[in-house]
Amino acid sequence: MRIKVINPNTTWSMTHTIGQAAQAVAGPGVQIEAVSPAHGPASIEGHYDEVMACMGLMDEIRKGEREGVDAYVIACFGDPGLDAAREIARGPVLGIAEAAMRAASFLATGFSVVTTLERTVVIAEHLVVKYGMQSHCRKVRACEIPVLELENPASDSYTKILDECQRALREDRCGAIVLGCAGMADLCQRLTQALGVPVIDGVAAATAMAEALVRAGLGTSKLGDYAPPLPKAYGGLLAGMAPEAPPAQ
Ligand code: 5HY
Repeated sequence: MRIKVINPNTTWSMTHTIGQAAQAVAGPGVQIEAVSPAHGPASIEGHYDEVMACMGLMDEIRKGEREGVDAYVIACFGDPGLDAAREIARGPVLGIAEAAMRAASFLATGFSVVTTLERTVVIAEHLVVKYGMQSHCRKVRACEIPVLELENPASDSYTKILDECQRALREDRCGAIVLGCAGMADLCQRLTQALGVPVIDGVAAATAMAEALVRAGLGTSKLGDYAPPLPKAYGGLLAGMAPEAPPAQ
């Protein structure tokens, strides 16, 4: 089984962290391929970054389809391009935010999300509504850490994240914490030990869930809005990204 874990930003040190988190939960016979697109933002910290990251993300999914990849993880907490990716993929495509929220809902009656910047809180809040998690998510909190600071060993990111998690457990009536950034994946175990509650890293949750779906013989529906995009011309820089006619059955 091949699972392609895509970090939609172009910071390969974060992609390596993400790949290690996915590999740690992958079962026997599962090949994890962790990649970043060749083009796009170094980090994703808002709506514009998300949109611009999606071109490279779609290209990675298109390449995966040609190579026979069985499932995909979109390793960015905004779940950018998730529905578009599901149109062009045969297998399951999981976003780390959706996977982490659903996993947390199995483990506690309420969870809080701890993410990086205040300006991205609304993105996570929109996903809470999209995924029907309003009765489970107590709050989305930010530590005011730029995403790439997580890659700086000299930063005090861990302490800031731990402090915000402790505030959440004191104030939000939550029983679990969802880490709101793929770049936090390598802090999950340490935070779990320090906090004494389930701390869910979406990379691990999404990888485990994707593997389970493939093992159950399940893939993305191709009826309705997840059917392949309609073939048409694309102009300019995107000419090579035009939807192709589906292979003859
Ligand atoms: C992420 N940004 O997981 C998101 C989440 C965030 O570059 N990887 C990013 O921190 O806003």
